[in-house]
Amino acid sequence: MKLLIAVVQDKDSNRLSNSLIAEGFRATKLASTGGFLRSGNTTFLIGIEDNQIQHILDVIRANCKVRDQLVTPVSPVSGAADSYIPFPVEVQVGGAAVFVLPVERFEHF
Ligand code: 2BA
Repeated sequence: MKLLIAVVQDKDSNRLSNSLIAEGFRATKLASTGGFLRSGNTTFLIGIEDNQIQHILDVIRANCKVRDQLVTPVSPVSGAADSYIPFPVEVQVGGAAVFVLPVERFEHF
């Protein structure tokens, strides 16, 4: 058995939830915050059998889009903040960041 941890954009999370249910997967959604953009995203915990990994990666890939997002870097903590001109930079966010972890034991009561 494996545990998938998938970080996806909020915009994709409902669609992904619906597809996971339709395909018979069980998942838990956690509200999370990206460490870099500091904006909301959604983390899915999904317990699956080893032979389902490719199937679920296909479902995630089909439902999660890559998007470009403009970010304005925060001003420097020290130094000449008055001469600091923040230029927005574009970063490419998601599809999804997926971690696949081995599960030693799973109990479900
Ligand atoms: P954030 O940390 O808010 O990152 C959003 C996007 O900003 C990233 O998209 C990436 O394109 C860019 N980015 C992140 N850190 C950067 C840095 N130090 N310098 C330049 N650009 C940077 P994704 O890579 O698609 O990540 C989307 C979200 O997935 C992340 O949100 C984070 O919540 C999660 N994530 C991605 N990689 C992770 C990892 N190795 N460990 C834990 N969470 C991760």
